[in-house]
Amino acid sequence: MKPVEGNKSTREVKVVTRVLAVNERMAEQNRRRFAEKGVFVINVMSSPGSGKTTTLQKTLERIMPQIRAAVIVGDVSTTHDADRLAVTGAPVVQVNTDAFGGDCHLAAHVIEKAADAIDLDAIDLLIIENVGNLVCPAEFDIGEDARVVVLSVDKPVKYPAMFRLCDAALLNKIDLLPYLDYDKAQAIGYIHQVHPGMPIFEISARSGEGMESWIGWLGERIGLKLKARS
Ligand SMILES: Nc1nc2c(ncn2[C@@H]2O[C@H](COP(=O)(O)OP(=O)(O)OP(=O)(O)O)[C@@H](O)[C@H]2O)c(=O)[nH]1
Ligand SMILES: [Mg+2]
Repeated sequence: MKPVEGNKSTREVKVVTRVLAVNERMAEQNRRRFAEKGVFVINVMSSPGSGKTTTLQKTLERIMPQIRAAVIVGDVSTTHDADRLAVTGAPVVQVNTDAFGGDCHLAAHVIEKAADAIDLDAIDLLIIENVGNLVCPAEFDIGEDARVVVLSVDKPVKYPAMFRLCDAALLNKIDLLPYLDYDKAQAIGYIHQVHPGMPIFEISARSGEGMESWIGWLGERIGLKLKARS
């Protein structure tokens, strides 16, 4: 029995590798398309409820109309987040993954389709709010220029791939620190253990505290891409 089990598990690993290879090619295609259009793409990830939509709402309020932005938002179901983000005036496309099996992440081919609904000539920045999950989205390149993770507490060491693969971390809900038994220094220590030197922005999407540094970093990254293009 044992050798059979071994073969079976080898076959399963090959399937996963192939899926990821196909995704990788699609992501490169997206990346070329976004580069041709001069659009900076940011992939925002976190576990459910860490504050992605609230942070993006507050970010859009501050950067628009100077930066022309659009959003693709991924959820298993509902248009609740798209409705919240559309209030900012940005064009928003909601992807519901329950239409194709309830995926816990956005894959490159999904972004390709969603981007068809956006006028890429009319924007500088495409924000992608990924499905709330700290595991699967880290595995899938979608053709983005930067990845950001919004976090709380001990997540960095429990889900290291996400923190290793992201370019910056947003430590959100700092307005709650006085009421929580939360060791912020330890959280930051965990992040740097997994990803030495990772920029960490301490923010409250609710009160707006700390948003300037995060938006400064984002603006710099968008500027670098536009400069490289001109
Ligand atoms: N106190 C406080 N609450 C916040 C903050 N940011 C978000 N929240 C609240 O946290 C809850 C979840 O916020 P969302 O922005 O919907 O989180 P999300 O990551 O988009 O959630 P999913 O899309 O479901 O994964 C909401 O009730 C927000 O009002 C913050 O900075 N401080
Ligand atoms: Mg959300």
